[in-house]
Amino acid sequence: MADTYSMPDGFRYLPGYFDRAAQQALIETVIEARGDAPFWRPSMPRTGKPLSVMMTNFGPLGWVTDKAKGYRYESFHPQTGQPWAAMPDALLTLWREVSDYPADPQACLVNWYAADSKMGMHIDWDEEATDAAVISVSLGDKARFRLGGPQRGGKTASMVLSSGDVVVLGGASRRCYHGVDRIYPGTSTLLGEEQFPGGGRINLTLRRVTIPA
Ligand code: MD3
Ligand code: FE
Repeated sequence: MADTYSMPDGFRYLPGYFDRAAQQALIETVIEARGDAPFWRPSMPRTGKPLSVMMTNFGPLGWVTDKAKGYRYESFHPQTGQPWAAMPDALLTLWREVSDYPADPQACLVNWYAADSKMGMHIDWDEEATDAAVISVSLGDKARFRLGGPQRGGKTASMVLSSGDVVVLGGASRRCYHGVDRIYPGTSTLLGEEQFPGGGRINLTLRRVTIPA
């Protein structure tokens, strides 16, 4: 068929990579990280429009955005001025197992989606190490993830990601448009109401930012 979407080279889907106990342990590390690095709501460059997801980061660098300075990596939380929490060992191990990259990740962006959060189609451009894959871990409610090509407005395919799934965006897929159409609220019990009011979904994305020496 001439105009069906083909999965870009370097895309890998590893369903159920983390079992329930490992998912719970990852959520515990997110809860602990919130002391010095609480979730905050970032805003878009120039317009200052708030994103629909809340964010924090693990690791020496964290992805941030605000009206004045736009998209970038920073060493400190924008509100507390404290360093981000350390990269959890389980995520370092994941990276070493699946990234096929000679250096460790420097940032793990933590996105918290509420029942009505979405993420528009975009390409991640803020890393210098474009030869390193981005590795995504889904936790909590299911989400419909959409992957396109290198140009906006091209053909896309969607897939439902469930808690514990890992996606590896390497090779050509690293420079493809992608986004999250919707969350399926109430499809997981992983995020407890006490720590995550309204539940939702947490997505962890591991990134190498600078080119290793
Ligand atoms: C494809 N996050 O944080 S993860 C992001 O589910 C982001 O929170 C989505 O896009 C989420 O930037 C999607 C999967 C993902 C992450 C990075 C990619 C897919 C990607 C980079 C290039 C291509
Ligand atoms: Fe992205």
